[in-house]
Amino acid sequence: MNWEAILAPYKQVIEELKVKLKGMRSQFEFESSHSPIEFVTARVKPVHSIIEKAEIRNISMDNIEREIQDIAGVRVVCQFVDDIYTIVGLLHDRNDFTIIEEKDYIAKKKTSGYRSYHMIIEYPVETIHGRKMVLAEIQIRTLAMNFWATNEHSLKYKYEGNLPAEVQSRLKRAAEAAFKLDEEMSKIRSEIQEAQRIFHRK
Ligand code: 0O2
Ligand code: 0O2
Repeated sequence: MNWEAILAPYKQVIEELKVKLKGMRSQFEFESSHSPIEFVTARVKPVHSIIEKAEIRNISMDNIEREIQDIAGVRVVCQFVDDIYTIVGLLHDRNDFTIIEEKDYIAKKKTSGYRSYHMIIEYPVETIHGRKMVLAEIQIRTLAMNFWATNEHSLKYKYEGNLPAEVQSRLKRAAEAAFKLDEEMSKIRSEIQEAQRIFHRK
C-alpha cells in the first residue's frame, strides 16, 4: 500500500483544522474575552497504529478509510468543563464540515475513567484530483482530563494494554480526582478569569 499517498489528504485535513481552531482562539483573544481554547494539537495516526487497529477489529485494508475514524485526529484542550460545550456549540454552527457522530464521555465516562467529548466529522478536502471527503476525530477535553489521559495512555503502552488491577484502580481514583479538580476550578472560574484578564493587560 502506498501509505504516503493515502495519508496525504489526512495530513492536509489536520493542518486546515488546526488553522481554523487556532483562528477561533485568536478571535477570542482579540475580543479580549476568555478563550474556551487553551491549545490545539493534531496528528495523523502512525501507519503501524492503523494496521494494528485494523487487525484487532478485523477491518480489511479496503475499508480502512471508512472504518477507522481517527486517522486524522485533532485535540482541543480547554481550561474549564463549560468551555468544552462552548466549543461543541461553535462547531455545530459551522458549515465547512458535517458532524456525523458525537460521544459525550464527560456525561458518561468510560469504564477506564476516561473523560472527553468526541466528534467524528466528515471534512471535504480539495486535492489535485478533486474533492475528497475525509473522516476526522475531534477530541475536546480539559487540561485535567488531558493530564489523566496522557498518563493512562503511557501506562497502557508500557503494559501493552494489560494494566495490573492495582494500577487500574489507582487510575480510576486519579480520574475522579481530576474530575474533582475540574469541579473545584469551575467554582472559582470567575476569579481565575479576572486574574488572567489583569495579567493579560499588563
Ligand atoms: P502556541 O501559539 O504556542 O500555542 P504546530 O504545527 O507546530 O503548530 P504541532 O507540530 O502539532 O503544532 O505541535 P504539537 O506538539 O501538537 O503542539 C501544538 C500546540 O500545543 C503547541 O503550540 C504546543 O506548545 C501546545 N501544547 C502542547 N502541549 C501543551 C500543554 O500541555 N500546555 C499548553 N499550554 N500547550 C501545549 P504552538 O502550535 O506552538 O502554538
Ligand atoms: P490512539 O491514537 O492511541 O489514541 P468505538 O469503536 O466507538 O467503540 P473507538 O473507535 O475506539 O470506539 O472510539 P472511542 O472510544 O471514542 O475512542 C477513540 C479514541 O479516544 C482513542 O483512540 C483514544 O485516543 C481515546 N480514548 C478512548 N478511550 C480511552 C481511554 O480509556 N484512555 C485513553 N487514554 N484514551 C482513550 P485510539 O484508537 O485508542 O488510539
